[in-house]
Amino acid sequence: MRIVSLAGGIGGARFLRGLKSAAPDAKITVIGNTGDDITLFGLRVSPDLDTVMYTLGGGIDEEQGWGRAKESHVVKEELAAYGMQPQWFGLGDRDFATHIVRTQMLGAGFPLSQVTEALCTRWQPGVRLIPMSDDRTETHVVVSDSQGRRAIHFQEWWVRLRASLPAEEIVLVGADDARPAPGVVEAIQEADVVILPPSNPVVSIGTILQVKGIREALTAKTVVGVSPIIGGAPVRGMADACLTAIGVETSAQAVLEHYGADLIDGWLVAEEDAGVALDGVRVVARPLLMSDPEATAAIARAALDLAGELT
Ligand code: FO1
Repeated sequence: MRIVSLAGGIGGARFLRGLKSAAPDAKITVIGNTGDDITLFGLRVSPDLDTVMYTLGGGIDEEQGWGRAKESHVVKEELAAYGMQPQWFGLGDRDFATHIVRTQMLGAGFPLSQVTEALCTRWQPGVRLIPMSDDRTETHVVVSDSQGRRAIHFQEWWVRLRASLPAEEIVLVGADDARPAPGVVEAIQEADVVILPPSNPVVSIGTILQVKGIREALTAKTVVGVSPIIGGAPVRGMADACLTAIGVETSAQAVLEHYGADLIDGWLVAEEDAGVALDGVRVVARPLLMSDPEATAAIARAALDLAGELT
């Protein structure tokens, strides 16, 4: 069976681990979000691609959900000793190697999709990981404070400010010119089923859907989504701050309506959200907490079962 999944960071990566164990013989293609990408100290960092690669490849810091296990921060400390900014983004020594390889290959003219393929040769994530686009995109957030109204990088809003300043606008810079990376549309067209993990619907799934041609390709397929909101609150991360920024209520119903029935055919919700309904969408309520690998695999299996009923 050929599965395509759109994924963002921590939640998406953890769900994919469950999907792999729920469908061990499936060929899984992951379309990764690159809106979180940022250049730091001259190095290109792709947080969501790395989180999927490390999580599925066995290198992730499990408790943090991002970055490498057994990490050290000597380079970060040395950079700080030189007064280099920013110091609010925790880049570890092992993680730096990934960004050096990526930056060197990008500098040599390789597209991000080939860089990602090369990095995955080491990590063997067990899925094909393709960035949503080889064209540069970045999510920026418009905020206002004593310095006035300005756009800052998503990572600064997310990591330094912890979303403490309301996001007046969330913009995917570069979206107008970004095209799907090679293989993205073909993978969707050839898929037997498409699964949307409980990633952030605005800055992870939402950004991928803004790349021209991806949403159109998906509407022709059977798509089953897993609600990222349980009982009116996100399980982790700050999906609520992002949803508020785009005027969407933080609920499984509102997120489903935001995605739309033209995109979503099946929607998994938590039992406390069993009342969710939308014409043209099959809604199934079940436990959605990815509390451990078995629970996550069960959610993934339920998504695949629902997709099976719909095709
Ligand atoms: N998240 C944090 O909350 N603090 C950090 O210092 C941080 C550093 C970091 C470094 C590399 C990387 O791949 C991810 C990192 N993240 C950090 C997570 C990242 O900001 C988010 O996971 C995604 O960008 C949002 O999904």
